[in-house]
Amino acid sequence: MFVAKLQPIGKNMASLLTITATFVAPYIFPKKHNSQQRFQDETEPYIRHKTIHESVLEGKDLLIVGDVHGCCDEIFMIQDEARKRTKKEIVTVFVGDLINKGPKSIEVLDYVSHSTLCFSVRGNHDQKIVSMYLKHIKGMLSEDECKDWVKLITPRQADFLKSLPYTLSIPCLNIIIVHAGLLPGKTLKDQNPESMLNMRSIVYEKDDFHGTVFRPTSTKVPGYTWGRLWQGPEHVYFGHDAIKGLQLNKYCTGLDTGCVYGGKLTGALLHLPDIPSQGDIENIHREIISIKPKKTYKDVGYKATK
Ligand SMILES: [Mn+2]
Repeated sequence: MFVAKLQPIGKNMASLLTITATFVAPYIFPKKHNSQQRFQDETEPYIRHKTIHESVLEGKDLLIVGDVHGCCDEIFMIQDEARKRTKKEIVTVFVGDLINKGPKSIEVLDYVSHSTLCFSVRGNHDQKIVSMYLKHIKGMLSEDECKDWVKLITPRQADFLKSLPYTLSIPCLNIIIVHAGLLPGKTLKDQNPESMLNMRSIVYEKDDFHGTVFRPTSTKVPGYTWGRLWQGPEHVYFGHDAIKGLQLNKYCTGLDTGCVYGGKLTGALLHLPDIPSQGDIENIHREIISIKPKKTYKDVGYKATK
């Protein structure tokens, strides 16, 4: 009897809690916007996905450059190469992995962080180094555990690294720049940071609850090269895959041709209409340009062949 009498109250309580959770809680505990939220890990970017506004590109051409890895002289060499092909000022966008492995990482940070005509996304090495720097300044690493050049990073340069977003979008050109890759079928907001920094391929797996699902993987072993599965509509420029070298697909272009390994530094030079949104962006003239590095800075036994 007692239980039977309480049951409706219990049900009402449950409904009340549901209503409270659904309609009231969001006002008390507002959810932060996914793409803008501050993360628990202090290496995370404050803004995950940034946009380059059309006004930045007006009257200029665009050079998107592959993985630099501390090869600072080669940045200037490829910009010079681009300047031979256009009289306009050039906006340079890097696909990440600006630093580490090569000889002049500090110089790269200094240049890119000060230039108002340079932009970059975050690569896995940029992420790794900012993490090392933060541990170093907190005294969490022994002398040997922190690379010597990382000890020279200034607080401003560290802030620059921390500010690097996972993606840069250029809506007026329908372009997205990311370091490693994007999972087809997901919005930018739903992309996994780990994948954006590290993926190379996609493997298909069967699972009892979802059927066939695809999973990004960073390994160099079989799987589908992610870029072959990317169907747009945006054109994605990326790096990170020096072994595959230059990847030219309808909706994406891979630009890592292993500069630091003695391959090449490659860029895509886009000759833009003066006001990009008013021009014919479907038929933008694009040149793939590359320069040989001054030397092989890191010999890993392979070079990009393309
Ligand atoms: Mn990389």
